[in-house]
Amino acid sequence: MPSDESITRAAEWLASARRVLVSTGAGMSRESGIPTFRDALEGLWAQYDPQELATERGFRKNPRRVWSWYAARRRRIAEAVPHAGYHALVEMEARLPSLTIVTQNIDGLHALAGSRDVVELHGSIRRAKCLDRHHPWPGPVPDDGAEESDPPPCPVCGSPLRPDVVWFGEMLPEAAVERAWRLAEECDVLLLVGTSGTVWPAAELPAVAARAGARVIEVNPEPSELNHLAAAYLQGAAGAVLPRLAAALTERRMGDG
Ligand code: BV8
Repeated sequence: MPSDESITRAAEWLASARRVLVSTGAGMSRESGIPTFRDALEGLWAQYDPQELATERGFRKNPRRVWSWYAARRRRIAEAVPHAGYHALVEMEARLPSLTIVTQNIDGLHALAGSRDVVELHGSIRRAKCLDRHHPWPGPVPDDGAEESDPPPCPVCGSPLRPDVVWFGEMLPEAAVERAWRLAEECDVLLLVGTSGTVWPAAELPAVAARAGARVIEVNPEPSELNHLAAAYLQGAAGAVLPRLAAALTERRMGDG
């Protein structure tokens, strides 16, 4: 676990930052019971590779299998409760002049916890659209609760429904990319939490921030592939480290009067 000195130093960097960008990956949701991509797929899905399933080709090849995989993930996410690390980020947002979260996660837990400025780089499992024309599905994603089910047809054009997420080989949403890269160029601190730094172009953000003069702080039980960019490495779980960081920031802000 990180020393009190390293937490205090990181809190000082945050307290003196005009703009803070938080970049989160699947590790942020691990303590809320959602497995990371690194974690081996479980049960029915153990035999498949997420990078196969999370593609348009995989969906077209077997819509029922991919739709059911997302339905199973959606059910798990529906039970997930944001852990203390999420609430710590909400507290930091309230105490700092500017804090935005850019997430690779599709589970919506940051917004559920109360974070108000969240950029979803890879879309959301809580939304669906049709495969051929991207007509948005109005309202909650239909789920008949079966272990396996076929994707429902789009009510407008009849093509099968797919999750409104960015699959491998697909472009990221333009507006999200524009905003995320601009925030990375403008931030004074980038707090990197729970990502292995293996999926692009999201993995480029910390380098964009560091090149522009920002300090990168990594929070992860293991050093990620981006750890070399970190000015400080707070080794530990998000649910344990972020609340300590928020508490140190609060003490400091109160100390400033
Ligand atoms: C694209 C949604 C243009 C779906 C996801 C260079 C540039 C551009 C593209 C590429 C490139 N090189 C390769 C590519 C192609 C590809 C890519 O990156 N491939 C990788 C595998 C090499 N990128 C793309 O296809 C992207 N599209 O660039 O379009 C284009 C088009 C065609 C050809 C070329 C370019 C689209 C990528 C988005 C894919 N969609 N998600 C879904 O979820 O089903 S990606 C998905 O996997 C996640 O969203 C996330 O991004 C990624 C998993 O990474 P992490 O979040 O980091 O999680 P991971 O499990 O890896 O690690 C967990 C971490 O948590 C670990 O470090 C662990 O130590 C830590 N941890 C564990 N417990 C805790 C913890 N941390 C804190 N607390 C804890 N308790």
